[in-house]
Amino acid sequence: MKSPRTVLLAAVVVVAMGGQLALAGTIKGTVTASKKKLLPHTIVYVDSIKGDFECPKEHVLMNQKNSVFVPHVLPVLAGTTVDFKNSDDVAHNVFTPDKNADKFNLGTWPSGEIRSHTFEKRCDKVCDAVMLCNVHPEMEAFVLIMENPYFAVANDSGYFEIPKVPAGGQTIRIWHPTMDAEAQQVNVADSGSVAIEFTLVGKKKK
Ligand SMILES: [Cu+2]
Repeated sequence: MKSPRTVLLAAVVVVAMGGQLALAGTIKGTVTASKKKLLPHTIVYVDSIKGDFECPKEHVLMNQKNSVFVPHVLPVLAGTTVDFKNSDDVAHNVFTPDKNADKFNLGTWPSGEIRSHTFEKRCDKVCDAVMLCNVHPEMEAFVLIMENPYFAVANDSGYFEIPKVPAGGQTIRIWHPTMDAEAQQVNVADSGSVAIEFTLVGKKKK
């Protein structure tokens, strides 16, 4: 038989643990590289946070302007629909030969029109897919299908900020089309922020 005091203590612990779930901090920092123009193609993400993350209802835009995909790299939470918009006076196509994105081909369409694709996660770890245009072989972009919403894209200076990361030990990784960096372990406090830095180096050939 538990004493009333034990029961009370257990209740306090449960309440405290319930509150802890909401505790979260911000991970922020800087990515550096010898070539500065590489910085805004860096995605910083928290590895392996399990959870039931709701699919975003709002679509995310990838533009085609001056025969360039904008943005060049686009991380989305699995289940997100991306609208590909042709903002040029010439026809563009969007296709991917990547099985990570079901090798889709949306066809070719004229100026001002949008065609969409919903990205579901098809791989265990990093799920990247190249986006191409079969009218313009030089056009290339990347969509990264993420399993949790804790990610950010570095800005032109390499700065990034990932808010509301659950407190505790987390592994932070980067993804970049051509570069790599060592993963970092951080301890996210119950509030406030923790700072980290990444240095990009060329990807090792496999
Ligand atoms: Cu094109």
